[in-house]
Amino acid sequence: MVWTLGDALITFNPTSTGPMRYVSSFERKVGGAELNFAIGCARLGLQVKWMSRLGDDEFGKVIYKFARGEGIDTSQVKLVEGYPTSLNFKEIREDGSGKTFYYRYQSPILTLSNEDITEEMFDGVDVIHLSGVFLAIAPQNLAITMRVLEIAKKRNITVSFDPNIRLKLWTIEEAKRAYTKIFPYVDILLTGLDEIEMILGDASEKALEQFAKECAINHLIIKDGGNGVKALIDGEWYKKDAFKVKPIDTVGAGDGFDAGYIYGYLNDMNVEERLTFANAVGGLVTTVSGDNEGLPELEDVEAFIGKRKIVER
Ligand code: KDG
Repeated sequence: MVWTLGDALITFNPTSTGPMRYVSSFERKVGGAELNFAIGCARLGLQVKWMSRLGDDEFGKVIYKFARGEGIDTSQVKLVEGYPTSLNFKEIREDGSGKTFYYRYQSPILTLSNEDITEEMFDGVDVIHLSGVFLAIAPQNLAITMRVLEIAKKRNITVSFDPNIRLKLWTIEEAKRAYTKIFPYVDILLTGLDEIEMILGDASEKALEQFAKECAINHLIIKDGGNGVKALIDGEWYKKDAFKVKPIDTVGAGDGFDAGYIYGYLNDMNVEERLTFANAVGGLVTTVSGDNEGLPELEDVEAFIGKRKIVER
């Protein structure tokens, strides 16, 4: 089973491209890096549990029902009073890239505390996936994350981490301070190239090898969007081109890649297959509007990479 923890938001996707100040209609959707990841895992057929706190309001109920509908285990999600569910308005450019505007100052996830994390929660968990978004939301989330990591270490559970740097939520110095504490616990680091450059100040192969060795990170996966992925796995370098797709909305592609990678990891795919599979999931996410609507099911990925034929009519 895969376990993840994080905030979720109601995402407002613009119905037209261009500066948000000129956009007058939006579609109400659901987002949140860790929730996107959980949806990605569930659609691929993995068992996944997501821990979170949502507002006890209409939007909180939308997210809760959405997650349940995807088959995610929501037994560790609570709806709390007095904290409105967070919002995220998106701006999208013609090439699918864009900006986000958060309204998440009193996020319900602020009500989560160290006491909510118990050892028994991790019975049957094979992989814990954490992300920098949770850390960026509040300083106390570092202590919660450390508690999860200590349990993971004690129980020998694989830890996967995506820095997901959000400079609208904290500074790079704050982020680096937290990551430095976390990296030594990480087995699988799934990072953007721009992110690891910001964190280490040097993303040369030599610097990355040194970093992976120092932190004992066996899977250092460096995502570079449409340029593909580079990976340092057990001391060996691998490279894989991205699939050529026509992006509509790139938000969530990294979370999709992460879900694809973890699927491959848990299903004993070899490195080549795993990177191809993860690239396919990430690429497919960008072809649909919304943070997670493009996350594929297993048969969609297999058809996309040519492993399966789908009869369409
Ligand atoms: O990775 C996608 C997320 O960025 C998006 O769904 C919203 O969690 C979010 C964030 O903080 O940007």
